Amino acid sequence: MKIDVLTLFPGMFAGPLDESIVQRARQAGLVEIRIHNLRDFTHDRHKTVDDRPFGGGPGMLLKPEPLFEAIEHLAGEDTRVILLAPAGRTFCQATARHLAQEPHLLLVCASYEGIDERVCQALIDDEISIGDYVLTSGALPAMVVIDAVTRLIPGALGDENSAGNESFSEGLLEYPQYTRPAEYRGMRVPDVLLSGHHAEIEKWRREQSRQRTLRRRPDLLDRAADAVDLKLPTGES
Ligand code: 4GS
Repeated sequence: MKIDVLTLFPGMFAGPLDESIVQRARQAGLVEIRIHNLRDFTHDRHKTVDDRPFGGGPGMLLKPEPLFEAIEHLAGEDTRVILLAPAGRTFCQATARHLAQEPHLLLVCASYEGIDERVCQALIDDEISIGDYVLTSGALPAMVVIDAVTRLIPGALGDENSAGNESFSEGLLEYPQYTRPAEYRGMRVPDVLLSGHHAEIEKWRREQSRQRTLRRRPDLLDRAADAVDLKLPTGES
């Protein structure tokens, strides 16, 4: 998979993409990540990327010309062009799984108060937000998407199973986990986990997941229930 990123802050990307699983996936040739500076697609002496909004209002917008030039230069037939911005659909594991199937992503980072709407109309395939809070740029959201997508590329994780059995994979939160020692500062690991009864352990974990999700993220249970409904053949319950 190829991932191109268009940003005003290329320096922010050094670090997060150079460590751990993402770095290993890059070195293994599973993902090729390239960071581009939007200013390189300007032609004036001051490398102007922004301008004031028509109709007034606070802040500045990314002007259309550098974005059009950059996106048209970087995107091909098989490219999914994604804008990172708070008005997008909220990023989730299902979206990460879909994006991991794509041959080429172009992540466009919004800055300032946003971008000229004509860019969205003409060139953007999807708008993604990473959550309901305001950041200083789309650089961190782009890195979040790259991280979540890269680890889903086959071969990126050492243990092929570990992308399946974790939070959100079945629509539930993870059960509590423990490692040695069995007692630490007076706190004991639940007996069932030391029992060696695999069926009992599975049952305990499922119940813990359910209770935890019910208490902390009831919205996930609703979604999981919807997913189950969709899988039932018509006529059954
Ligand atoms: C997000 C977000 C974001 C909004 C960019 C204010 C600079 C900033 N982008 N998910 N202008 N949350 N973007 O906060 O994607």
